[in-house]
Amino acid sequence: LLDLSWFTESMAAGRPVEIEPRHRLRVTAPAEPLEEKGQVAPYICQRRTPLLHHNTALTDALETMAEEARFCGSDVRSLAFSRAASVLKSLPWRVKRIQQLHTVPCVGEHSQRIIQEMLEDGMSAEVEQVRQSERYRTMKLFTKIFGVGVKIASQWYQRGLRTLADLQLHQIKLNLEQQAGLLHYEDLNTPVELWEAEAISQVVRKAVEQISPGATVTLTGGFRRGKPCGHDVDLLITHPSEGQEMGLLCRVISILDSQGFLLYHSTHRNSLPSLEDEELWVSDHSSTMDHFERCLSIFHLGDLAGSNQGGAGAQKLGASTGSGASSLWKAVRVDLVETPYSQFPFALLGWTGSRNFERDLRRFSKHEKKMTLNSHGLYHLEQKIFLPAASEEEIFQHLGLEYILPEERNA
Ligand code: DCT
Ligand code: MG
Repeated sequence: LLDLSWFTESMAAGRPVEIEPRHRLRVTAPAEPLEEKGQVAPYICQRRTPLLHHNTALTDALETMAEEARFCGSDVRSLAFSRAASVLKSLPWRVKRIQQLHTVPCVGEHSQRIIQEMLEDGMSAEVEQVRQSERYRTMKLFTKIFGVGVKIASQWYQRGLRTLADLQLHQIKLNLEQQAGLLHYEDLNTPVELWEAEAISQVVRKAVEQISPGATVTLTGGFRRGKPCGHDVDLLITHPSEGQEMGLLCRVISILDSQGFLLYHSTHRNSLPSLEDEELWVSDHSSTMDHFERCLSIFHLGDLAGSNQGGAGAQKLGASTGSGASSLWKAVRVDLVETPYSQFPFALLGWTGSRNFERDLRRFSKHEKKMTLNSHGLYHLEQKIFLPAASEEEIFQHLGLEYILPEERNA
């Protein structure tokens, strides 16, 4: 190891520094091999997309545009911006000139214009205009209520509503989910930290083991991709003996409820007719929905001072004026899903995300492999056979794709 203190001291004092040739290091700029034609794969599931990347300012801008398009009901436009953001996240180098993107797929004209503005001026007037617009801000405010989608938020906006208080003022009728969402608005929009997700997983695990020893609880979603925080906690429950998982979720919910952990819950029964049902594999919606027994809940995460090892989180939560009203508890969105063991690898893959990664995985399966992939299985549409898998790796193998680690699926 070289002692470089003389160097930093000289630099700090503004003294010229003469470095002896034997101490000189060759510093090379990272190569930019992906600029070559055809080097960036067209499907997200063929690329590795880390959580931390080199183009955050650009992807934030493009994601704002994607969100705005979604708020306008223009899903195609939204997808185009979202795909452009995804591809920039996968580049192992920082974009400095727009010409570098000429051979990169998925960056359409409008996205290029935004990127160019950002590169030239450090900001995009169009993006700033969106961020400041009353419609965008109001839509963001309303869609952050659990149970409120773009359609409802849009209706409220059309009616002239602008604030959460306006909902009461206009005597807007809310369903139970939305009432709970509004009641716990602040907590539910405070990021869930990893230790909180793990604490909740542990509570659920304890309840599961009480009913069915051997059953497992797996934390999926963004946390499985290595995110340090997220908007909710996604948990998969299964049992290694096929069939043993049946009815488990229902009983877990009843235990958690009796222990006072659930501020709100709504269970959706298993709606899977049979894996042999062709409709599940050929219909256009087959891939986007799953039919597992599922519970959407709002969890009461209590005794935070005691359960938070670090202590910092408790302080932050203590200051929260949300549902906990400066107390030491917090409302957290939790999704619980029950899956048969044979479908578990597919459910795990489907629930790990990201949404963009999943969408392209399904698109790749259908268009490149003539297969339907969903959270229940993989089906060859021409050979009319199921392709079973005991792990995520096997699913990638069936699809002829290189295995992508969960941490590399942050598209
Ligand atoms: N999912 C999907 N398609 C959807 C919705 C969800 O493929 N339309 C999958 C991918 C992610 C997973 O379900 C969980 O969904 P979210 O919790 O919304 O996503 P997340 O990545 O976990 O985000 P966050 O970290 O904010 O919770
Ligand atoms: Mg999640």
